[in-house]
Amino acid sequence: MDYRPAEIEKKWQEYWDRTGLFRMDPSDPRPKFYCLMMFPYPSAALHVGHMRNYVIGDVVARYKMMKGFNVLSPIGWDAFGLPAENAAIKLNIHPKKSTYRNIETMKRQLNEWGTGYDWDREVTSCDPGYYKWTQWMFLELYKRGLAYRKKAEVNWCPSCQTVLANEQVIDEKCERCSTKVERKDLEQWFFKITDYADQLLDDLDKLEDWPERVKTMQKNWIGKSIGVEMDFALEGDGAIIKCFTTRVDTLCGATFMVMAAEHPMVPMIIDDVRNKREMLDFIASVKAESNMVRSSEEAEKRGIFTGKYAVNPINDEKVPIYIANYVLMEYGTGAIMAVPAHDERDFQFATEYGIPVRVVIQNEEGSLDEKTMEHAYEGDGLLVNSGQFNGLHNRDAGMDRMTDYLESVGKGRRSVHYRLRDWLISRQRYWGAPIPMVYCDKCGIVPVDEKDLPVLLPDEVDFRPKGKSPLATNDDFVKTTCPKCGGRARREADTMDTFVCSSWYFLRYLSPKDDEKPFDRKLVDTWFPVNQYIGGVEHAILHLMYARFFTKFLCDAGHISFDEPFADLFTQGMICRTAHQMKKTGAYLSDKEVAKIRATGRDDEIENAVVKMSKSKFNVVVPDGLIKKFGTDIVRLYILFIGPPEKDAEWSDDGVEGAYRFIKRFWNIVTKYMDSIREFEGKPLPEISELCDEAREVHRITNATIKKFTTDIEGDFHFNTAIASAMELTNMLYLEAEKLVQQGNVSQQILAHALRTLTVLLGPFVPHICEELWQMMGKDESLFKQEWPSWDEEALVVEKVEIVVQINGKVRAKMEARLGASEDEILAAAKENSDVLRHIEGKELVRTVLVKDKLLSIVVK
Ligand code: ANZ
Ligand code: ZN
Repeated sequence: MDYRPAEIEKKWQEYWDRTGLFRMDPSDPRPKFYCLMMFPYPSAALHVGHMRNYVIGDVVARYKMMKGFNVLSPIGWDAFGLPAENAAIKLNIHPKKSTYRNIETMKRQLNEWGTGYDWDREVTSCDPGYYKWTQWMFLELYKRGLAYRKKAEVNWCPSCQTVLANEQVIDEKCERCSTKVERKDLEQWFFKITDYADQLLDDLDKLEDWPERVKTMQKNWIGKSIGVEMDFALEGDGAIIKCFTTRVDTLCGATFMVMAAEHPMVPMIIDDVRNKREMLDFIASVKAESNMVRSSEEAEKRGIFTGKYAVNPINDEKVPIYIANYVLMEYGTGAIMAVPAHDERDFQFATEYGIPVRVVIQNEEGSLDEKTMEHAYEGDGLLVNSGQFNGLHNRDAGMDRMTDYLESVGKGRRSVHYRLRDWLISRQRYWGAPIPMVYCDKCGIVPVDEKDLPVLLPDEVDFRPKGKSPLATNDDFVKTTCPKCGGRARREADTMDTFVCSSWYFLRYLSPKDDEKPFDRKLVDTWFPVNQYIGGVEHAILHLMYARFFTKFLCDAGHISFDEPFADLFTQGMICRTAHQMKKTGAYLSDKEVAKIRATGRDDEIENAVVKMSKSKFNVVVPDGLIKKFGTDIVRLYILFIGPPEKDAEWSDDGVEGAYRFIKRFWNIVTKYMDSIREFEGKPLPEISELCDEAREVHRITNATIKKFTTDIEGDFHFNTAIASAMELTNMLYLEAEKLVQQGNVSQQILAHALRTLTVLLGPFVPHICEELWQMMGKDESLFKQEWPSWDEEALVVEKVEIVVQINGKVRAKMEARLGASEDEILAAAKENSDVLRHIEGKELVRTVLVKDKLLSIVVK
């Protein structure tokens, strides 16, 4: 019987759809399992990188079904956003049209992959039925003071006359036209995520099943710093400049102060200086640098002396005030006390500008000396040069006593700062959910009434960039009446960041069509937290942070009763390709990448440079062609076998051929013994003691494979090693099958059991072929309604016996072997035994005889 994937796969996809295998029934009494995939952005077509993601999710969903859970596996579309809008501008297709067209393509792909979803629960974030509730979320946040408006900087391209998202700014230039990007202040909407900074940080500890590295990224993003805010007085004037430090213990070592170029007191401080022009130019040049460059360790530290001094609150010493690029206004207070002896950035700056260095923490050897230091000493020790605080340990006593002192004289206070900023959600873009706010000359800012939602996004809008939000150019949209006084008013013309849409979609899946409310409280309370969330690590910070924030806010607002959305998170690695492979398919490295590698002097590496798969690099593999050629199951198997799923992996078309060979072997052996499998169906297995040696060994490996599959899936999704064990079992069955059949019923039943088990275990991985074989075995219910097999511990036991090895009639060694081991197996082990080797090395092997489980006799000459 030939293996015909094209027929089989279509047939089973239709069957799963028709029978509703993935349709979740809320009244099903079995325990729930919510398996959530990050919903895709509907870009052109999915590539094998996406396929990895969705196939991993599918394996989990099918496995959990077989483990007896009521599985929810939904999917939807993160459909608003820039790429669709940019394509629209470039190709002149309406973003709605291209988005829905892409959704069709991707839906077809997902179906072809056999990845099962409850399509009745599909959500599309650009659908008014969905974004109505995104707008509702905005209003809820606004009601609670968590949405507010303030002026904020945007990236502005003077040539395109448009606001750019950060990711559209490359090296300070516009992505599209390479014009230098300017910054411009606009009134914009923010969500007050900073109110939740502590909760978002502290609750990370509850997320035991999240990858450590994701939690670390979130922790760093929140960036909580505990320190002291100190008052430095401007000399002469007395105006207070506040400085935030985490190292108050080094206060006596401050030899200068640095202010950010954007600090609001800077204009006052430099108002009367002689070289004001020079200073303004310097300030402008710093402002043009991006924060990322300014805060990097390596970047050159540039500064300028203001001619003014500040007074150190602990010892009344005068320190010069500088403006420098490495201090940012967005952090702390935007001004720092600089301690070159104990802070490396300050040290570099002081060295460059000839500013004195003063050690205030001595190391254990007492060897620190300003005159010989080449780097800042950032370690601990006893305080020196610190007046009344000398001799204290810097960390505990030093910090506490100095802070107490500053507080007692009213010149400092304990203070906490966060790196986390409020979330700017306004986008001066067309393809997003309109912000449901209205501006009235009489009443000011007024929220749209909940009953008037959704504020519909009009189709007829000229979305080409022209210096203001596209919606602002549409009078029908902008002109409205005030919800409060009924007078003339204007609508907000900005749209929401798409991350807002994706911050709550997982709640909507439980009642996707509900027109009365965003989600069904009873259902979400039972179905949350999500048991398994699966997606790309690129969302480790923003998306996951925003989704957690929304969940916490909804919980506080009394809409749900849980405050973390995702109990377990899995982030899969990327699929890459080498340049060599790309050449074969006509793809290539970008000039920039080639230059980077050349700079290392290793041209040969250009060939092998591993390049992440992405559309912009022309190196994506869209799986459609491979699926046509080999079938979905084979591509799925290859992708799952490519390596541990959390790691990056290298794509190889040859690997797909390997998967093909295995699947064929699997098909051939199961179909060959199909009659035996059917014959023994439902009959209890023989006792282990009844089994002859070969059957016992096959049975042992079968059970070991069940164990391997179960623990590999339950563990860290190590599907690749599970598949490897299935390959081993298959190889063994090829070797033993005929023997087992000839040995009679008991052994034949063990073979049948092994083949049937193999089919069940591979089910979640290659579901189509396994359903087909399952049906051929005489089943009329889906394989995925079948219970996942458990292994028999007793069958796993390897009984050991002692074997005596004789060489030319003399006993030369004793060794341990598995009960029932074959002559080949024991001879192989004997050849590794040094006592045996000594007597046979260099000689010709004439004959061997095995007395089973007792003695191996070897004759050599
Ligand atoms: C004096 C000092 C001495 C500092 C020392 C460090 C080491 P974290 O831990 O990341 O919160 N800082 C404060 N505000 C800054 C700003 N706006 N731009 C750049 N740097 C700023 O860092 C806190 C430390 O970063 C603060 O403590 C301050 O330098 C610097 F041996 O003050 B420290
Ligand atoms: Zn009004």
